[in-house]
Amino acid sequence: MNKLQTLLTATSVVFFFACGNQQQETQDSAENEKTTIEAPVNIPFTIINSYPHDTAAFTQGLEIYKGVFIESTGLFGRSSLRKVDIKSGRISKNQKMDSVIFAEGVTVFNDTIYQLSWENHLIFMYEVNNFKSLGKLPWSGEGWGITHDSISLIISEGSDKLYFVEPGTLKPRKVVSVKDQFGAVNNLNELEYIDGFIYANRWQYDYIVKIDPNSGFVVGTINLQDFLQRNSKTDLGYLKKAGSTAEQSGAVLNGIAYNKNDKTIFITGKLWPEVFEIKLQ
Ligand SMILES: [Ca+2]
Repeated sequence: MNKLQTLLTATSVVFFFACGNQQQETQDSAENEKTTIEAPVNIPFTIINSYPHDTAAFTQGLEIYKGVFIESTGLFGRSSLRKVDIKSGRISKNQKMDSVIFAEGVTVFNDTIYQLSWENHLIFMYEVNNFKSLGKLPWSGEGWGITHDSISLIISEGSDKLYFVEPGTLKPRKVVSVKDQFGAVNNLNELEYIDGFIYANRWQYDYIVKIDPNSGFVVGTINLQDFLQRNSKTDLGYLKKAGSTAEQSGAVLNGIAYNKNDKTIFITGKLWPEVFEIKLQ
């Protein structure tokens, strides 16, 4: 081995170790990253009751205001804003939207209803008592789900992001990226703020995630796999009219509303025949 070969070999060894160390550091950093987010806990629950739900309602948003549901339904030509009696399912007010609007989530903040639209880039506002229009605000992204904490509206757009904005102006306050131990948790849809956490449906997933609004970490899941099939009192044959399975007709889990008085949660889905009242354990 001549001098040059020796030098090259020594350099290669240093280079090899350097790469090895770098690789090890990358692995360590990935391990640390992974271990900082613990797997979410499974949240057990009991079913308290079930109530009738309009099977023509493509539910996009659900919230309780003064003992009644405020519900937003989607699809072009079928979008609406409703007041619905919880126990009977009777629709006491049904305001239809313009047929070019595809309505999405809904929430009530300081007696003002905020109703999202999907790709219309508008958020509609109404007086909660009579649904009188209070105007609309531009929204640059898609609108999927909406809820609020004590100061901000919280909006999802189908990604892993939650946008905290000022009510009335939509001025941005912060954006939280939602993740679990495997990475970004996307498809965030209808939302509900409950006791300091955000509960979210994920589009086309049979569970609800419980999110820490500060870290964005998913800390718990409510598993609702095959929930409708297992618990419905109704013949579900109608779901097959629009497709061969409930999923093809779009009848996925969507809709979370918190009943503060009894600390129960109402859950439903698009075109579902029932709203279920559950209590987390
Ligand atoms: Ca909700």
